[in-house]
Amino acid sequence: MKNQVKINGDRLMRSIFELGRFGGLEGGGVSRLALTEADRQARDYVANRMREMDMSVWVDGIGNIIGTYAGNEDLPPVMMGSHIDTVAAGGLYDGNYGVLSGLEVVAALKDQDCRLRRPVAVGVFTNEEGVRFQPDMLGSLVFAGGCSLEEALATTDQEGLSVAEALRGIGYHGPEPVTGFPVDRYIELHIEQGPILDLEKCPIGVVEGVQGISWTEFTLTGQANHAGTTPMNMRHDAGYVAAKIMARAYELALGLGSGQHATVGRISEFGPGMVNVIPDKVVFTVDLRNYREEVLQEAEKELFSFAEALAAEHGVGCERKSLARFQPVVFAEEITGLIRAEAEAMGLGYRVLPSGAGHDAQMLARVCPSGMIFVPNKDGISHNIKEHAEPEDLITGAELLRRVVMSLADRP
Ligand code: HGY
Ligand code: MN
Ligand code: MN
Repeated sequence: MKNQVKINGDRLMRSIFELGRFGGLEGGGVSRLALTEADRQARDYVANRMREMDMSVWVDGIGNIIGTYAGNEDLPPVMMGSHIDTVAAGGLYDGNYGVLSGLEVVAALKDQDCRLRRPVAVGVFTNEEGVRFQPDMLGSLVFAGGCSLEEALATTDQEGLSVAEALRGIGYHGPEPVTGFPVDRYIELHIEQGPILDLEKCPIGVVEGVQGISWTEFTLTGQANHAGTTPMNMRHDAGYVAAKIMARAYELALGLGSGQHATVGRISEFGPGMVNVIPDKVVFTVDLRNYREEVLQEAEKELFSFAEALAAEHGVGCERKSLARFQPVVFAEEITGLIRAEAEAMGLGYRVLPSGAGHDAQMLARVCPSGMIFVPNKDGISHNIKEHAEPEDLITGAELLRRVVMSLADRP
């Protein structure tokens, strides 16, 4: 009976800890980079749970997994979903929570042998984190037609292994086409990964959109030389120029004010790396984000021209490679309005907020009306093994997801 359908909180929490075993770290947290053995094990776990609930399982050419629970009519499904790859030292909840809550909604429907008008699907998108392969949200970007399958498959990691080879290596180079899967609506449930809901003790975030993302890899090439004999005005010091650019990115964010973010997250080369040799090659990344596209462009322009001028002044080569560039996205009012209405019907406090993190929902928004629900996580800490969320908040979020999805799937 429809009105008997309810989330089973114990089952949801159990599944979170079960999935967390794959790539689980000694001191807690998860390391499950995309297309690794741990990712394969997690994929198998999720696909098996889908089959146990007699969902059809679809695996496409970029490894996206879509489980579908049939409806009474053969219509495009209402889809929930997220990702199960994590950063190298991540938490139990980022991405995993959205996928497992989607499966819990299906399990709750099955408990009551309930079928809705439309099918209900759960999407598991490849390489959302973008740590091993760039850009992030790669699987959902291909699914939404934003990048060709060929280009995505040819992307390589730092060891030169391609997405195609890694996918084949874990057996998830699926046979299904990567575009054209019809989705009626998309709802992603996720921890906020920021401090606002936790600080305000607010149980629900209604996400209005996602900020723009700009990832750039800088390669600076100078001249190795003796640390003691080379006069300061005769150096081509790639290390000095790199350090100034890194500091400039941070200062730029402070200067541009609220909403501008800048992060130097990875220095993948600092050569030749000897105490008494002037550095001749430095490779590092800069992550710039802003909710306002024009300010994000201003930040890029400012940083890139600063880097070029300083490098030229020091006779250092400066190359840039864009690793990811996505404009800000605003979610459909139809979806955010429904989430608000269902939260009110549950008597839940909520606040509307944008997402600082990137999500698959920003790609699904290219193909259908999409939206997101946030729940608080402790101190907003994420991309960190200390990531934590309270079961009560997680279960409340899943119950809200269930209500929103059932309402969409049964609408005339
Ligand atoms: O980078 C992001 O915001 C996401 O975690 N991929
Ligand atoms: Mn995520
Ligand atoms: Mn993440």
